[in-house]
Amino acid sequence: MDLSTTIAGIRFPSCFMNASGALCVTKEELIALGRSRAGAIVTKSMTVEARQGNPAPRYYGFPGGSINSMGLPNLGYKAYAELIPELKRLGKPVIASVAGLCEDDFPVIAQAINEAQPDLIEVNLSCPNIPGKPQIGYDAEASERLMKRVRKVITVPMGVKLPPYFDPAHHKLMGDVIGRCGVDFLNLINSVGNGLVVDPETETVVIKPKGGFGGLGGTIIKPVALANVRAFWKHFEGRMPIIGTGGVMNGVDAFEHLLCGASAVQIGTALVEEGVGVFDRLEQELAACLEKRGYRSVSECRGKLREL
Ligand code: RRO
Repeated sequence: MDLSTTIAGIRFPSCFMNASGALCVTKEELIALGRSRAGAIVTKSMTVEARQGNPAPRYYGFPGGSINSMGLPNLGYKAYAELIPELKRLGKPVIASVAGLCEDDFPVIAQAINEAQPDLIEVNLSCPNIPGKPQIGYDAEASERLMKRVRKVITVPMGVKLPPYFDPAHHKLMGDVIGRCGVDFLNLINSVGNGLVVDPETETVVIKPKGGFGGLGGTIIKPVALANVRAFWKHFEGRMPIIGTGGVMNGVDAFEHLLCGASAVQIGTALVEEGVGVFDRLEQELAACLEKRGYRSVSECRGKLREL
């Protein structure tokens, strides 16, 4: 079974990789991803300065999913720029995730990280967890300004990680914006922002930052993720490579993302809960699923969702 895939001309040995944020902050974590069955190494979203992030507890897993408010803990872009050559030697593509605390940070980081030549750069327009900072992806004008600025300094394939949208009008608005900005691939979706999980036993919230509000991941967000993959796949008539992220806990979940139009899938909650061994399991499960259904590769089933 061929589980390899290609995004913006870059070949990935497997269509499974970590979602930015999941076990990818430190050098040790990134090297462990390189040595695992993951098809790529995706870095934590980086800021100008190193950050400790929000106070703990800041991640909570529950049967249907997870909630997090990490607050962008990362080593700062200079540390990742230095690490990238070493990570590239592990034999799979490196995706650098670029963030920022204000608009002007993004081009500074993008330019420096581009010089380190990761295989691709993902621009995170959708962190929901910085107190007082709204998600850029919910402001179409700010998103367009920012994408055009970073595009000017990025020479490798450039993608954007978007928040979920919940109305076709917003898919169209953002699709049109993205079409004007030279974007090479999309990553859909970031966590569903500002959910609230309650523990009725203790009568408390389950994470400390922002009064318990945080980004939702895992099984509960899968239909939202699939809808966004499908909506943007259709908007771009199948010509925009899409990484599907959200609710992939098993091989069948991954298959659903591929049917909707994803070329690869990223793993957040399941990776945090299970560790890098999750990639072995997901490969076996997706291979069995495709085999049973008569598909020989990821590319054969991509976008093949049937409507009634
Ligand atoms: O660090 C985080 O709190 C975080 C980020 Br930057 C993001 O993009 N998505 C998320 O769920 N958490």
